[in-house]
Amino acid sequence: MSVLDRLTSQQAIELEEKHGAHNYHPLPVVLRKGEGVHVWDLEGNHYYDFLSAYSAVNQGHCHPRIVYALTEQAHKLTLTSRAFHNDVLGEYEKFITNLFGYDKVLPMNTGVEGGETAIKLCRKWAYKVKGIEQNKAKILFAENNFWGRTLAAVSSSTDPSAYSDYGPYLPGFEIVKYNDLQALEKALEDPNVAGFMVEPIQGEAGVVVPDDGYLKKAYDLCKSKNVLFIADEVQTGISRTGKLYCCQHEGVKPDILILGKALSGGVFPVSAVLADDEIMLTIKPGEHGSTFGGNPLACKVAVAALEVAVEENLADNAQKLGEIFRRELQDFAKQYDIIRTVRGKGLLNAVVINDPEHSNIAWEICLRLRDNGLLAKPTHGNIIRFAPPLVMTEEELMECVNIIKNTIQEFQPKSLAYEK
Ligand code: IF1
Repeated sequence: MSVLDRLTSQQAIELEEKHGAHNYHPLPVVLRKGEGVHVWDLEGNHYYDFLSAYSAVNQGHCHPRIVYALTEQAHKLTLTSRAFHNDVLGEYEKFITNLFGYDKVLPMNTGVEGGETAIKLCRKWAYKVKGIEQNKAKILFAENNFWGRTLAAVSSSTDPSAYSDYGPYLPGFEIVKYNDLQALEKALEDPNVAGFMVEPIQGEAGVVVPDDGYLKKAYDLCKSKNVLFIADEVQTGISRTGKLYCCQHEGVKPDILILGKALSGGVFPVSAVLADDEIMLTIKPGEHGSTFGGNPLACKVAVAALEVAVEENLADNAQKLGEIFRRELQDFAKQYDIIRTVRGKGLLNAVVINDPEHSNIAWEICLRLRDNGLLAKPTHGNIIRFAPPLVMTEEELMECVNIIKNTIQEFQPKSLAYEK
């Protein structure tokens, strides 16, 4: 029996503390098994997963069809690099470009590599097609954006915890207020602006949903100035918000679409950047890539993950269950003012906790949710994100809604409770 079989949760946490970098502050729970919407810790305690690895496990933990795709391919060929062709990449590229309606895809691995690739494509297009002077191209980002941890990503960040002590920063990035069309219109007056990269819903910022129509109007403003509209759908894509990707809610087809996370169902790092030829072919052979980008394992896994999302109607389920979730929690919030607001789209939702004393109530609530069999985690102090796998049933959702209500109720200051 291996040492891992005898490990307790406390021992596992101590090993990480002693031997691992301290670049995270996880909720104190040690998971060893996942299946669908369920996860179990080392002591065999069961939890409903309401984070889905930040929307990477939309298809549910260890989806059998995706795991089979991984294991079957793993016995054949795992990696060739792009020095040679492989027999899976072309099929995958045809599948994903047809599904999303683009001429071409550039396969990468992590979401942030997708963002980096989109920025490089935008700059190439700026110089080769739009005709902006070399090294003068600017890309606009929304305030409170989050698209990863690389130096380019933190160079566009407005969050000091993301960028502090990582300078000097990449130039050519400008910030506009999110959900503010006037701010965008003003920034677009600069003829050197080549692109606007934006999340259709800001995930890390706390599931910030823009006004209806914002994405379409932002897209139209960009088109009026020959500026690329780049949608970061790493977290909102793959059925999470009730459509195959979130921009579809407003009929927007981004010039560059970035996918990641659930593109693999959480089984393998897979990301993809989709664009039409005018943009995609500005990058010539040898001008961009990665060792693992487009590897056979990733391609097989991504096809299976997308087939599951489409064939199991995960977007419709997310739409239906998300409406139930928000209705239930918004009704509950009317009785308990510990909840400031409930917001989201599909099964990407958040509950904003009233915490005027900044006493980290949200963290305490998440610890109690864990004790009550549900895993969620706060973002930015008082915002709890609730994003279960999209394979959840209505019955399971209602069980979880009751766990959430009963748990939050424990934290409602008695003096403030009031009738409807
Ligand atoms: C961590 C946050 C979420 C993303 C969007 C690109 C990326 C992400 C919209 C980069 C990644 C992850 C990063 C992960 C936790 C998680 C996260 F809390 F960090 F901010 F989801 F909100 N675009 N988000 O959300 O994708 O390179 O990570 O594959 O850093 O702990 P990646």
